[in-house]
Amino acid sequence: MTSPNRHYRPLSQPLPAVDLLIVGAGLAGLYMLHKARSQGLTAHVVEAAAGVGGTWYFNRYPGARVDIQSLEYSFGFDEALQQDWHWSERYAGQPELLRYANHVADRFGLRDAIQLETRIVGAAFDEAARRWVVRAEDGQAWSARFLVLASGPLSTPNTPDFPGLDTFSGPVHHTARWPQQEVDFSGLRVAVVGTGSSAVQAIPVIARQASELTVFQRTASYAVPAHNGPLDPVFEAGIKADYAGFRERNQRMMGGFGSLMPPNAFSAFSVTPEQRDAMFEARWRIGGFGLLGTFNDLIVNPAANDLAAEFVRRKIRDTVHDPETARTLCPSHPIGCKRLCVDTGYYEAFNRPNVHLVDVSQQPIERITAEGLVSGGRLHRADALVLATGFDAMTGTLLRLDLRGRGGLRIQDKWRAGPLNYLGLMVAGFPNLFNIAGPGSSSAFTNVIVSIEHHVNWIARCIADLDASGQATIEATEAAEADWVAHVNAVASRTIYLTCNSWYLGANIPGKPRMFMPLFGYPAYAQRCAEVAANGYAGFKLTPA
Ligand code: N01
Repeated sequence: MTSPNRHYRPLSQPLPAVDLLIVGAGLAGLYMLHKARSQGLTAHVVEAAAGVGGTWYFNRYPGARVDIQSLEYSFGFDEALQQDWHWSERYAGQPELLRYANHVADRFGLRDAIQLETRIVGAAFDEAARRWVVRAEDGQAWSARFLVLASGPLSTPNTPDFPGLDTFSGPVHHTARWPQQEVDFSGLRVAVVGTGSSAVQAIPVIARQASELTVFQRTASYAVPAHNGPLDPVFEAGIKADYAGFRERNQRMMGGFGSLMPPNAFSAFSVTPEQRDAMFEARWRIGGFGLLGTFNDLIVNPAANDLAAEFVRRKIRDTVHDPETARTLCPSHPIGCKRLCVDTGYYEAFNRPNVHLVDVSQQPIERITAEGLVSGGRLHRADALVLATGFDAMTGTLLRLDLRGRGGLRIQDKWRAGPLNYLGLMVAGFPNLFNIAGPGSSSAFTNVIVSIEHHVNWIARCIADLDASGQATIEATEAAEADWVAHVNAVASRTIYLTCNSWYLGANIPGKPRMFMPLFGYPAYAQRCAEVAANGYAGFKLTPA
């Protein structure tokens, strides 16, 4: 252990100064660092973990893998990188994704500017100096002209406040803070709480190892098969023959990916029931998110949505042998309203004799004892506990920082009723502070690497434009911010996204203000950001140097 004040220096001494202080060495922080340096800026990355990779550093639970095809879920900013890198599977697993992040760090010589095992706890804008003073938990501090939060929209785990959790006698692992060393569940009775994307991936793997696996489900999930497997070399060569064209086509997709199976441009009601089922079936066989693009009204028309939902419910009933278990696994909310899961043998896992499903929708987990979990007055014994309970998404990480803008304005006060910002990128009252892939942007609905590249490129261009025109600061206006938040909500209100309790709405965290945070539709969003920049940063206030 290092002394907490090992790096403390009196404020009379000048702080290390950089153009950009970047919080987080995940894929966003890595690319932001590379981009800043390639523009001749100085940058320093501070990362709490002991390695780079962000999401793929922390989420190493059994079965963790990307659910967007690897040839899409990868950087497109460097042609040599995308040609050289070879993915072994259609959907890469966490170890390979972590190797990729490390490869990017090495390939672009980034490590010398990345400081690991250092947690940023706060930052304050010094109005006289027009710089951010950024502080780490151990007392270190930096002065930066720009502060870039690359800390990830899904980075602060949600651990429910179960009474007695600390009395449980066995190991407790959160999927988003999985131990570095392998966890062996052989011969153990394992309890998994949660049935979101993380659980859907982990459950089939844990089921094969544990003696008994009990799954505690509060809300059933829709999962479509991944049909993962080794990457077909012919397919890979085809993409690599025109990788730039492939990226370009994906830019025009609603989520910044999916051009391999583009959405159909007609309604679910424009075909016969037989044709409809055949079309759902064809996409189901290919696997992945493409199911939601079978028709163009699945996300905007509840009746059309229910046709897709019923198709998946039928699949669940066909797959799961025990009718009561199948019934419990069938979701009732609109499909896609909570993020769709992509699975490998999730529903099939419930046919194993050692896997049990406990519905806690009506009888919540009351408490945890040394021996297990109590729901409906009944003790479910367990030797190990897995919390697949998700994240305080989009705002959780920022709101745990002591972030102070102009006049000491605290982000906690500013965002008391929910996150306010403009273009998802900047907050009024917090000049020169950029947020990557956060609320108010389309990140949560996209291939997040596309969103990361888009944000980093926008920020880098913005800084270049400020420098070229002799501006010291850029800051969103409150009017632009209010319009933007209204826009994000107006877009959501034309969809099914407001009709269930999702992390998009903050509904998974008790007491969190209910506000729809992501923006649906990447191409229109990217176009709007480009127009704002081209129009002299309309909606922003610039201050001359
Ligand atoms: O978290 P989640 P996640 N009692 O919030 C349940 C991305 N991701 O880590 O739905 C009982 O989806 C909760 O129940 P409910 C992806 O964007 C991507 O799985 O709130 N249960 C839910 O079932 C994803 O959407 C990948 O009623 C409780 C579960 O815990 C996001 O990360 C893989 C509870 C949490 O599900 C989050 O996914 C993994 C309580 N008190 C994640 N509190 C891939 O790319 C919570 N739950 C593949």
